[in-house]
Amino acid sequence: EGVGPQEYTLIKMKLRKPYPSNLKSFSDKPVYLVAATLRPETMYGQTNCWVHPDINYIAYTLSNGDVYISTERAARNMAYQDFFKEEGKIPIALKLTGKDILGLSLEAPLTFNKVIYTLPMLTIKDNKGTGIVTSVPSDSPDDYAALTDLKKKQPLREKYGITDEMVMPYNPIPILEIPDFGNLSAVFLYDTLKIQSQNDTAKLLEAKEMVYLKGFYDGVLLVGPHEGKKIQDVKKLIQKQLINEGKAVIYYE
Ligand code: A2H
Repeated sequence: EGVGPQEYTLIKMKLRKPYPSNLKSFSDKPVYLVAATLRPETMYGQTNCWVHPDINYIAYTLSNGDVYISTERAARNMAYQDFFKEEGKIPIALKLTGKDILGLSLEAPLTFNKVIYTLPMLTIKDNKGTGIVTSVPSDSPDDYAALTDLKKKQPLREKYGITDEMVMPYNPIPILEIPDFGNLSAVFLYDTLKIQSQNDTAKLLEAKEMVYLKGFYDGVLLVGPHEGKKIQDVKKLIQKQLINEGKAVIYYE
């Protein structure tokens, strides 16, 4: 870990109506699962949202009336970043576990998929970000490995009540080109390093390191208004655009 706080972009993934019965009490309010990312420029390629089935989450109300869902730890950090009416005080509305929010139908910014679902990822840490992760399997080896696990393993889908429609139609989308790795870098590295599952920690770490720096310095966007531009030149622009449109917020920890 570096010195000083890390800045994340929180991507607001909007719960679609009708809300499920355990979230019905919010039916007059916009509810968002919020995912911490370092890669806002990859949001064109979102295919699903990850939650950990056994982590605890909370739903809480922001000063603007929005409802967010994340870990309590993330909300505690937000309490000192002007998210709530009263500084330091989290307006908790509901306690949840990951299992309670699996299979939700969401709308996420920029992605080509109109609807995406919350799916289980067993390697999510409860002490980083919001405990909710947005999935970009074209460019994140962790995301591609976890999505491939769900596609390959019917019992895994069944265990968590995930239907085939929530998983099978979703494939990595080519959104950026990295020299030598092609336009689906995570898939290329998964195959090249012969990664077996989301628990293949050492190889996934290697893949992540390979893709991150090279993607930042040599990656070129293939889609959207900044098509053809280098990632390092558009990362901040895309982050700003998302924030201006109310689809993301900045969060530090
Ligand atoms: B990244 P860092 Cl395309 N547990 O977003 C596990 N992973 C988490 C997490 C948690 N609690 N919170 C955030 N993350 C993931 C996009 C992405 C990410 C791409 C490529 C690489 C990548 C789409 N998923 O991360 O330890 C989130 O996934 C590579 C590390 O602060 C977030 O950015 O560096 C990143 O890890 C933050 O991890």
